[in-house]
Amino acid sequence: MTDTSAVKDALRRQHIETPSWAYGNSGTRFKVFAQRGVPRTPREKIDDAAQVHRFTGVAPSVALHIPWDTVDDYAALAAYAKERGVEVGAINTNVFQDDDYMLGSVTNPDPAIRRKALDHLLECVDIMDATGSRDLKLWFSDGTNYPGQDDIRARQDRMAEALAAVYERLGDHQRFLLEYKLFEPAFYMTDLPDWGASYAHCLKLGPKAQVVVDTGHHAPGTNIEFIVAFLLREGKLGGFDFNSRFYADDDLMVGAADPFQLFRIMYEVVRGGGYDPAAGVAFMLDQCHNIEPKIQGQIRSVMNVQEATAKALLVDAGALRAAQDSGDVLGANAVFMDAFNTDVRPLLAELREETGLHRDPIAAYVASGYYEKVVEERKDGQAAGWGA
Ligand code: LRH
Ligand code: MN
Ligand code: MN
Repeated sequence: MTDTSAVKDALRRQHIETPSWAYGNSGTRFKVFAQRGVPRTPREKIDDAAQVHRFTGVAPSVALHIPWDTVDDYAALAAYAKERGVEVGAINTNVFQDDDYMLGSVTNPDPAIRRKALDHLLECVDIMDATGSRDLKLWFSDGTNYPGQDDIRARQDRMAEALAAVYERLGDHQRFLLEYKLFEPAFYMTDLPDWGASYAHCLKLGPKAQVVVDTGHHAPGTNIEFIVAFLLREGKLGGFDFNSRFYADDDLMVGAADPFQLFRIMYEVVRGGGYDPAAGVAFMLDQCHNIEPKIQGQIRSVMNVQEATAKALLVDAGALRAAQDSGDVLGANAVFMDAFNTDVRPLLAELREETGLHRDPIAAYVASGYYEKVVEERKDGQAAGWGA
């Protein structure tokens, strides 16, 4: 039997970070469908993120992406977020949207371009100093499209050199989270294609270098929960970029494509001690809402993570261990599936009510009239978009 009050306590402490870019317009390379009421400034993105926290109670921080969220005064932006009831979370770097980066950023064969990319990464650490952020998220689109295009090994040397320079610059309470991705935009070879490559670079640098698992960045069929278990065991799991995918890096709502996979991942997090705040695992969303309403999409995503976490916490650890130890294959699987098949929605509704929230965050958000209000207020001016 699992103690439900302990499960509720654990769920009350949950912290899921939403990304500023989820609130802006986004699309595919074929079309960006502009939505009404979309934020025009970083402050307005923070306003929207604060709504997600207001109705779910478990999304108290928002990640920024630089230069999409460029402002003159980052300390003032962080103070503004606090006034709205949220904090600025991870600072995401962007060395993938400048013409200079056509052949790569930190692994570019041209030293001047490598320097420019590194300067951006270091500037993002300055921003962290101003916002009080703990995490710098590094993702590189670097790679090649054609065999022989550049020297794979030399590019690894350049990557190592840049990462070491960023590592050096980190303050005592700062760390970087190194993201990997199998492919796209590079189609032949990516400089950090998988967790092994990220892990090896992080291991060499030390404890302030951690791996981040973006759930949409693997080959189909990859056992992501194994990666999670492995990294946690090694003390190298820095966090997640949650989203879900049917085909490639779809960036759909987490838990939409494969709720069972999300449950299996959250089970390994719980099993490996990653749910304990001391483990330092950051639970972040990295999504785009191309055709659905954005704030509601974020609320739904937060709820999907909450549901998977509740189920993971409900796994009867004692019964599972007993079945595993006695070689009871089907018994162990049944214990696991019992938790996954539990309808945790009533438990979460009750938990919300106990914390003074509405049982149904989406209904409460819709009834609040926030959407109509911002559609009116944000009629004029340029809406922020993925890349703006
Ligand atoms: C790359 C990625 C990375 C970027 C974000 C916008 O695919 O996952 O985290 O910063 O998308
Ligand atoms: Mn990501
Ligand atoms: Mn991605």
